[in-house]
Amino acid sequence: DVEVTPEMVAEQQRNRVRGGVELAGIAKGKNVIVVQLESVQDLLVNKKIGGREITPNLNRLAADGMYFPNFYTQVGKGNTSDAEFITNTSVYALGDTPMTAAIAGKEMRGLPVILGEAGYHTATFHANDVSFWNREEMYKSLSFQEFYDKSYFGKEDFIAYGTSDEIFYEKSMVKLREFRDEGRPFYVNLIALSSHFPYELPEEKKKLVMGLPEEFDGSIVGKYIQSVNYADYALGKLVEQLKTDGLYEESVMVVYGDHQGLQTKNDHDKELVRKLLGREYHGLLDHLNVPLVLRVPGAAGGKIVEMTGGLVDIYPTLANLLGLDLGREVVFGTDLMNAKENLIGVRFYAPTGTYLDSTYGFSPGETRDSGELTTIADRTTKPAGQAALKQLDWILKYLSLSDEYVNGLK
Ligand code: GP9
Repeated sequence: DVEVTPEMVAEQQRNRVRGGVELAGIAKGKNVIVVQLESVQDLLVNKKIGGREITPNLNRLAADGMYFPNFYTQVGKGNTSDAEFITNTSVYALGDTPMTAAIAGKEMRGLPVILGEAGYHTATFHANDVSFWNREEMYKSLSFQEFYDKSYFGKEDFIAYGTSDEIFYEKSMVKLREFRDEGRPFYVNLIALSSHFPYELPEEKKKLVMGLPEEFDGSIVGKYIQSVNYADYALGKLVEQLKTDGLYEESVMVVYGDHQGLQTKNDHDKELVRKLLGREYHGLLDHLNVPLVLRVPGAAGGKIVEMTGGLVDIYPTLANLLGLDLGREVVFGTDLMNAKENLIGVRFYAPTGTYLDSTYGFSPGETRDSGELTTIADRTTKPAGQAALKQLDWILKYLSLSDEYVNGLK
């Protein structure tokens, strides 16, 4: 057995936040636009169906920026709101408690705080009522200067829980222009919503989305694809608008999927997924794999960063690009642009002890020694050996340190 001491973990953390070299500070002073896409999994990115791309706009943004194909969700019970929490703090979600509840009434440093201190206008946008998931408390704890919710966006063009992504982005743009005119940089979170389960698009939206081969018609898999295709359509309009307003070259864009969304209700659905992928769907590597795209003005486009990462890594990765010093901040993630190796934990939607490193996904078994390793590159599985169990000890220690930090907040 490997004994992992708190000192070893602290040292590893210091190494992680020391800051990279590649692209360090390249986006200093730029606006930061974070777009969180509801239920969007990576398996639809750069994928065609019936000869048409499912996410043409995200693909185009990736071609103009950096694409992280081995990126994973780490949300717990708080789903979408947990993704917002992890992205803004680089701290793990507790799992069985939504983080909006866990940090209510407490104060927490993270992106809104350090960008606020750097002179940014900070705000977060979501079309549902802010009371959903107790978000109002979380936004206060994270020190967002402003939030815009249903009372700003209204109910026009309603899909799922709020106004359509198209109207959401249009009305968000009104604020972004106002922020720009203040003459200081802004940091915004745009939490999109239209691609929420049960993936029912209103009739008038269906003309905007792709037609599907007949066999997908009416299935939950087909509806999911069309819903994501619509979310991508709206994202494309946002990007166009940012270009028209001159904000595209003045802003770092971060776009990612918050959590899993694909459902298979029967064998027919499973068969459709098999056809889409050309192989079996993997319950860990496909189910938790969400896309991450970063678009940074001045950085070469078309870069594919293979390093494995998770939501917890967004903040340190951004911090390096923005030239922010994290030396005195508590973060549990890694700068993915500069990491030589990474190790992330997943729990709640996978058994505690599940982890991914740059080569393997580990799923715990019944006993400590009976876990399985699946190679990320080719999906081959083998029993875990001593090296894999050492990684398990590391990640369990790391998660408990993260929990200790959250539970100790005031
Ligand atoms: C609603 C939305 C719900 O505001 O965030 O998303 P969920 O957490 O259910 O995915």
